[in-house]
Amino acid sequence: MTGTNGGHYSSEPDDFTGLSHSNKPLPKVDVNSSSNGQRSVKIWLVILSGLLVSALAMALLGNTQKEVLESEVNVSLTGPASEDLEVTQGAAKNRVQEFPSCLKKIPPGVMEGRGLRSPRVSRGKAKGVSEKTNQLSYRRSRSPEFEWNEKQLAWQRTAFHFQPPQNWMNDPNGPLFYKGWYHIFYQYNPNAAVWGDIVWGHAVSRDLIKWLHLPAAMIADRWYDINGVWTGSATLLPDGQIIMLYSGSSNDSTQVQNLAYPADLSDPLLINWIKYPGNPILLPPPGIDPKDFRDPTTAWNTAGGKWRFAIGSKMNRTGISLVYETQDFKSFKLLDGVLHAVPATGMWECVDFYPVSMTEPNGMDTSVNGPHVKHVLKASLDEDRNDYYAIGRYDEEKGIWVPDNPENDVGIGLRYDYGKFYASKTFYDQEKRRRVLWGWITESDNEAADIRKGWASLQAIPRTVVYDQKTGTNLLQWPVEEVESLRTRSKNFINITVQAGSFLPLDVGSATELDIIAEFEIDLEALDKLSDFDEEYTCGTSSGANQRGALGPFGLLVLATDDFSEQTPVYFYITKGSDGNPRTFFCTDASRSSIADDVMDDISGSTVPVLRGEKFSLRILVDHSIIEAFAQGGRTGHHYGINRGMANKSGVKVMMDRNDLLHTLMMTGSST
Ligand code: DQQ
Repeated sequence: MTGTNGGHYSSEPDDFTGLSHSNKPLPKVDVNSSSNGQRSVKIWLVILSGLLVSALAMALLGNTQKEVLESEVNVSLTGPASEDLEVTQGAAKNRVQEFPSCLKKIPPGVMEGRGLRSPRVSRGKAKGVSEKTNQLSYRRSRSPEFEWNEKQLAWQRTAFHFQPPQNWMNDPNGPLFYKGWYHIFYQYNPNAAVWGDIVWGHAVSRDLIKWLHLPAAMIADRWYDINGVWTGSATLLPDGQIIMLYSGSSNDSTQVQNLAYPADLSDPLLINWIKYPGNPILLPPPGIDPKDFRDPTTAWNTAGGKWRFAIGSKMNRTGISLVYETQDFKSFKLLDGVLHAVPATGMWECVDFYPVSMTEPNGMDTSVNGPHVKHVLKASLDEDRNDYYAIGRYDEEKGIWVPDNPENDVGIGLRYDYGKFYASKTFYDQEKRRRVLWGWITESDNEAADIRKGWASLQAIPRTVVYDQKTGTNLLQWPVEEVESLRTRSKNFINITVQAGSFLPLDVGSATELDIIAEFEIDLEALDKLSDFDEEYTCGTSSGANQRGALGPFGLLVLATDDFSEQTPVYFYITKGSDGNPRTFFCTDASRSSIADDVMDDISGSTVPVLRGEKFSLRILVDHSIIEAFAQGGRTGHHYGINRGMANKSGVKVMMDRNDLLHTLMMTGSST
């Protein structure tokens, strides 16, 4: 039969009603050459904002502060300038609604511990789960904590990213679409802004942007999850039932797998959940450490009619994904071998496994397989706390997944994101036929600041995920289209030329919610004549936006203060390998993101495929203190940089290297 998600299901599972109560189902713009005849880089830039729109300046990177400021007076503007800039206004506040307090099961957490210093003890590891405390507590244990004022802390909270009203949040859990509503569950501490006391928070949305917060879906009230209702995934069965598989940390901190289902399937909000009386359904198998067995995936249906799901683990330091099979979600069999294993990658948390179409633009139900399908395997590496994915083929008969390119295997190759993005999970949105990726954005400031502001972390803007049919080597991630509904005014930049060594303030107000789209075009000749050979360059090992090359850095400065004391460059940097081929990097430099010295200041990024004839394109979402950036249509990059610091900084500046090849910058655009 055909499943509700459009996937194939060769048989219907047995009646699930036996699991509990019989009446309770289970479960552009023409840009001419530069005025001075030199080679140019062209750019069109559209900035869209839900609040006031702001674009400030052009800037050279890597100059000293004095040089930058001096260069400001040398800026030249050509072509239609500010009179062509169009600003439309609107507001985008209060997108998050709170559920009426009378319906809350859990009293709101208190902002405990105001004035406390960050703990110097590990938070999480001791409980058998990934380190949850900001590493800054350990890396800079002697540096004084920055004295934030209330205004600064208030400014940091986001407007259009998903956050609970208060307290701690980590992994996204069991995302699904049901009866017109998107559901997000999440790891939540109802009592404080630090990890611990984990329950399942729950919220619903019609559009993945505006959320209604609901009571916790599951609390830690059974011996098998008393130490935490940990991460899990939803499976929609063809007959309409919903199965939620999740990990529990038991009374002796053994990691076990459990099952839950909605108490009332006629309730589109799925407010009440029933834990299966037969829980736990799985204990750690022999040979697996009781603290290394967690985070079941969405189940997929095989050609043989059985359901399978994967669970992350490790053996020694080899990360593995175990697979269980079931006909009825009552009895389960551990399959021989593993879905996949990669040595020296450590514990695999939050494994995700899903098909992508090689030919179609849409997403696929988790159960789909076939000749035109590839499978993505993702693991969240406990050892470095990054999400690594790889593309390959799933051999259902053998029960194994094989990467297309062993050099880009899980944990050693591609990451979804080169900023802070962890414990991610996809779901198939049967309504819009797309696969949507959720990911947890961790904090980069000190835990003491989290405690003071009363909340910690957020979810990245949900992203659609498809196979990149042009390259065949990577996924394309792009903010869900609903984000565009937040664009209540726009600003376009047309034929603005900035001389090398200068920057141009384009002051159109102030804004801390931005959706920026920019394209850069490099003279092909310049690219061909690039003579610098640099095999060693990486974003992370470079000196960031200060490091000059023949072609780069160029990009945008965002969240910049007027005096440049705070700025976050998001930029391209092109090198040439000894084989003569250019390599493009997409980097974020957070080293000057904040005046506070107790925040993370990484320079991060990756290479990004730029095919012959393609422009260099980027999109940046700015939401108060955070940035999400996507390069080449979401091919890679997609960095996140949390940007703590001054309140009300809102500058966007186009940045260029001083090299003659990039002497002139053209900005152009069109109304949206
Ligand atoms: N978070 C959960 C675990 C998972 C970890 C506990 C990943 O289930 O392995 O909060 O961040």
